Amino acid sequence: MTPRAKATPGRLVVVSNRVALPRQTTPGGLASALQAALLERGGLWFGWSGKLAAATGAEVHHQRSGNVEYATIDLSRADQEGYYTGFANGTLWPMLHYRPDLVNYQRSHLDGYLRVNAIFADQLKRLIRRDDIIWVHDYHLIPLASMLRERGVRNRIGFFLHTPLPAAGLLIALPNHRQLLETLASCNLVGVHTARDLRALEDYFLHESGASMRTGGRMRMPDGRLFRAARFPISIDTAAIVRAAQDAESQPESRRLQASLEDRALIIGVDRLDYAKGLPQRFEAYARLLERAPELHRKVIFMQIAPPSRGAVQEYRQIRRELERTAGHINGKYATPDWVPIRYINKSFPHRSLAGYYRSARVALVTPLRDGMNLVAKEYVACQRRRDPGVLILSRFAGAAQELTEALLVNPADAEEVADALERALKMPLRQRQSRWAAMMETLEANDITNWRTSFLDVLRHEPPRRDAA
Ligand code: GDG
Repeated sequence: MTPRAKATPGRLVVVSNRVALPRQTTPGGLASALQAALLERGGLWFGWSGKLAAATGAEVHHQRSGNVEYATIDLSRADQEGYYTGFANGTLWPMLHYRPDLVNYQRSHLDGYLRVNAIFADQLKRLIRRDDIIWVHDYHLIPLASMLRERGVRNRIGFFLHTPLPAAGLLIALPNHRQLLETLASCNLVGVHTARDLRALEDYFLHESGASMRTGGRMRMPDGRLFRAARFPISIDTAAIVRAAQDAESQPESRRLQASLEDRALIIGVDRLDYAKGLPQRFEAYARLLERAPELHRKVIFMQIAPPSRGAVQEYRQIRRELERTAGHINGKYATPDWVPIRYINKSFPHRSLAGYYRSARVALVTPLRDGMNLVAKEYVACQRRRDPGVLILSRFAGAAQELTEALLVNPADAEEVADALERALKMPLRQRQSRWAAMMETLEANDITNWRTSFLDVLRHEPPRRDAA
């Protein structure tokens, strides 16, 4: 290892596409983790307000709560279309989730993406102090660090990618991939969820970009930029979720759900409505189960919660229609006057209700085709009763599968395999459920969300600052 640089005492600056403003609707686990990090030493959270205006970034809106400042900018309609809907969600998201067939690439969208990143850099530069450390999040903001460097910012910059990173062989299909991905070398630290993502990143830089691996684990670009890449598997606020699930038992929502089940086993799925989450394949696997196990009819209920997301992207509207059709078809075929096999719900619920629903479910079906991590899998495990835990069926292609190895791991595209796992889960003896659950719970207690953010920031704080502005 090279000697660690002296840690910086400065503020934390978080940059993400969207900002969780104070007093906004219940923030998710990630938002609370970032809030906690900001509160620790004081800080700034910068991003898009979610609103539209005549011009992008014409004005910066400021809010303060205690020692944390929030600064947001609006986007023009054209920039929302190019940067957010077009390039981030229409090009990068499918590519990063191994779906080149769904990539919709337009040069004008890339231009919008680069323009918005440049405006972020312009506005952010004015707000940064010398000792601040900067933590940039996700695929919307890949070139931001290099744009800050171009503007003379020498602060420590970390970047965390919340999606998977596919192998170099696939990444090179992205138009202008080098122009985009090599900007990451302007960070001091690039974080990904899993060993597989890290291998892909290193492989790309070592074999496509001509970087070399230095002793101490940093990569050196041909132009001299040095950066570290490492794995930081994100997690949940395990203790808080355990408490929420215990409290939820007495809540009316949970009681109503339980009463409606009438002793039938509940299989639960909770996912943003997104093609990466493997929902049509999941419905198909459940249909396969009903087809081959008539003895389970009227004994199981599959409840899929799928709040709509990114409705402006055509593929998202398409998948919504497809799922409505499939759910209707399965219910039409198998329902009886007193039993409907699928409860398909297109809306979101408060976290506290979800905790109660997870706890009521004998099985969780978490079968994304690809997922950076998948926090639902972890939340489900944390919500179980120690004495009578449910079973997690988890896609091998979710980052979480690399940690939660005691789940029933499946290939989500293989309906037979998923149906087998469902049968096995529904019949699993208590002892086996308990031992699998205990092992997974140990993992979640050892690595929770606090651990994730502190380990990333600790490594970043000890990286040497840039001497030049490259
Ligand atoms: C991205 C990456 C990575 C879901 N429905 C409701 C609701 N949720 C909450 C869940 C969970 C979160 O949203 C979803 O997180 P996931 O990790 O499952 O998936 P993405 O949204 O795709 O997140 C993913 C993550 O970033 C973090 O790095 O793990 O791979 O794709 O916390 O509980 N929350 C509320 N109502 C709902 O109906 N309140």
